[in-house]
Amino acid sequence: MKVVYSERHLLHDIHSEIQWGSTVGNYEHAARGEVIRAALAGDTRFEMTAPADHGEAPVRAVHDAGLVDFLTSAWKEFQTVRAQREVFPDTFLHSALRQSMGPARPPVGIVDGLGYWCFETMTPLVEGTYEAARSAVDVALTAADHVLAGDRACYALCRPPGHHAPTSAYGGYCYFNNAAIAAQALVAAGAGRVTILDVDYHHGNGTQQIFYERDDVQYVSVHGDPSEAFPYFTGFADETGSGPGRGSTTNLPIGPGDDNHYDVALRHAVDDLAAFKPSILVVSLGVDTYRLDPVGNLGVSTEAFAAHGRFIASLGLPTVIIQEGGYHLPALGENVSTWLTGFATAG
Ligand code: Q9C
Ligand code: ZN
Repeated sequence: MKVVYSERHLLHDIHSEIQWGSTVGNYEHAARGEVIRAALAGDTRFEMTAPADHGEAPVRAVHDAGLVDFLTSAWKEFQTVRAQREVFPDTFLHSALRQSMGPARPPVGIVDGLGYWCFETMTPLVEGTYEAARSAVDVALTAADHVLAGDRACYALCRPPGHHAPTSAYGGYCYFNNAAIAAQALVAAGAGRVTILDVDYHHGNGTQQIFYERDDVQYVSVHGDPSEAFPYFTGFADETGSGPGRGSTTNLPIGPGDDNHYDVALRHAVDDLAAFKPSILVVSLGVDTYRLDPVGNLGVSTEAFAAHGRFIASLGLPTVIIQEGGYHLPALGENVSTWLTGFATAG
């Protein structure tokens, strides 16, 4: 299986996040990408390849032009306010702030822009964020190209991740929605109906929002119950799509439990996926469902990741596999390589 990787992820060299008022080490740090790369590069079953530049158009096909423009220059502009390595908003455009007053005026500067485009306090901007985030998009699009060209599957080692970024905001360690941009590119290339199966511990609120009213892209997610897990306000079972997209979103929130507990939800996800009859599959692969992950509370074992990969491969669909979360560094590389090897060695 080809692995698409770019060392440009290292430019997104983040150190901190603000959790409930405490500044702590950011879980989504650059070592994640290197640990995964090292686990795959040492294995002859995987072939490391570089991404091709796809330009801005596929990003703008999914995201608001204002968000793209903002992220292009935000860090540099903020340096004129105050020289600072990592930049976070100090005020958010909370939905209640302008209740009964109509929508907010679009931002005019950098500090209002931060609160307008960002939705939480764990996703800093650093000098290389934009370049790394664009590179992650190229990694995802290149993996989609390989599958369009006939590869059964391809793995995109995306960093930063993407599934929390909706059309018009960034957050949840995500800037551009790599999986959604790849799925949209597949549709545009005439690949037919696309399903995005999101197995990250967190609900992919961004991906869900982008395709919520669409009937040509299905979104199916198994994730920690949003009553207690980020992003808290999306991912409940009664969110099933709207308008033409009614019925093409499936949410399966789950609480703590063992491999068997997880497998019940995954089987349900795959049943809904199969009923949609997609021609191609995009997997948002987060391994923060791992039993020792510091961010999640689920109980998935390393051995189970192999079974998950085999199970998804058994669907027989061309598959673009996109890296999302996973934060337990000692097992991160093995968990990803185990999932991919399970997929690659399935019948
Ligand atoms: N105090 C991904 O896995 N932090 N993003 C929640 C709550 C994690 C996770 C901590 C939120 C983002 C791609
Ligand atoms: Zn996650």
